[in-house]
Amino acid sequence: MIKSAICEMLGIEYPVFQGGMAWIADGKLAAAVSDGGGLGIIAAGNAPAEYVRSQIRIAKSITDKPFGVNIMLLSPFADEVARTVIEEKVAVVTTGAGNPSKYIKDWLDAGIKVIPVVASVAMAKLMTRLGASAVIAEGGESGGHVGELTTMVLVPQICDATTLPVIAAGGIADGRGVAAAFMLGAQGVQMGTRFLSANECSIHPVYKEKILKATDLCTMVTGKRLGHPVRSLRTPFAREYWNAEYGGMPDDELEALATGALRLAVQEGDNEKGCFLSGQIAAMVKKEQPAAEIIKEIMEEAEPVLLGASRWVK
Ligand code: TUI
Repeated sequence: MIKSAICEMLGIEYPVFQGGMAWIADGKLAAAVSDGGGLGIIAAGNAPAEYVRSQIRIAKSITDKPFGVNIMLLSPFADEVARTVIEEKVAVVTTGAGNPSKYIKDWLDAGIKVIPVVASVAMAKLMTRLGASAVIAEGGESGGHVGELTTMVLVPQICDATTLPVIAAGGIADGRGVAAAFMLGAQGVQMGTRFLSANECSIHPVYKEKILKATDLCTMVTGKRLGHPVRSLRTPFAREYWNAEYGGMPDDELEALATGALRLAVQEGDNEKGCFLSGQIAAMVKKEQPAAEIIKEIMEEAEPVLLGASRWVK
C-alpha cells in the first residue's frame, strides 16, 4: 500500500486528488472520488458562489469523507467563492490559474488546508512562505489552462524548492505515472483526464466518447496570444480558434469566440462549437468505470512498478 504524508495530513486513504475541472467536477464526482479514498475536488470555475455552495452541499449529502474546492483565480467570482468555502467549512482549498496570496491567511485561520497549483519555482517558494499546506506541481501535459514547463521538469524542481509535500499533476493516468511522480519526489498525484471516464462524471456522452477514442496526438494548445494557453482536444472548434488566433483576429473577437465554449462541450457535446478540455494522456483512458475503481486500480498498478525499480541497481 502506497501511503505518504499527504494521506495523514488530509485523512485520506490514497494520495490521489481529482483535478478541479471547470464545469465538470461537481459535488457528485467529488463525493465519489472521496468515497473511493482519494480527494474529490469541486471546481468553482467561473461559477458564482451560490452554485459552488450547492455543489458543496450535494457532496456533503453523499459523503462524510473530506473533499476540496478548487478556486479558479481568473474567475470574476473568486472573492465570493473564497468566502463561501470558509462559511461551508470545506476541508481543502486548491487554487489554479493565478496567485492566491491575498486569501491564504483567512483560509488557514478557518482551519482549511490550502494547496495551490504552482507552475514555477518562484510561486512554490512564495506559497511555502505564506504557510500553504502542500503544493500541486502541474505540468503542461495537463488539460485546460497550462503553464510552460512539463511535469518531468517541474516536479523535481518544485520538490527541491519547498519543504512542503508536492502533488504531481499533468500527464498522469495510470500506475506507471504515479510511480514516476513518486520517483521525482512527489508525495501524491492529481489526475483530471482519467476521471472524465468515471461513471459518476456527468459530462455529455459525446465528450466521454471523444476521450475514450482519443489518440496520442489528439490535443493542442490554443490561447497563447491572449496570455491564457489552454489544452483541449483537436476538434473543429480548436482548429477554428487556432486559425483565428494566428490569422490576426482582433483580441475582443477572439475572446468572444471562446465564450461559452466549455459549457457547450460539457453539457451539449457540441463538436462544432464546444471546447473539449483534455490532457495529453487521454489516449490512455480506455474504459468507463466507477471513480473508486479507477483509484484502486491505479494505486495497485503503481506498487509493483515502484518495487521493481530496484532491479536496475547493480
Ligand atoms: O487552472 C488550471 N486549469 C484550468 S483553469 C480553466 S478555466 C479557464 N478558462 C479560460 C481561460 C483560462 C482558464 C481550465 N483549466 N490549472 C492550474 C494551473 N495553474 N495551471 C497553471 C497554473 C498557474 C499559472 C500561473 C498557477 C499560478 C500561476 O501564477 C502566475 C502568477 O504569477 O500570478
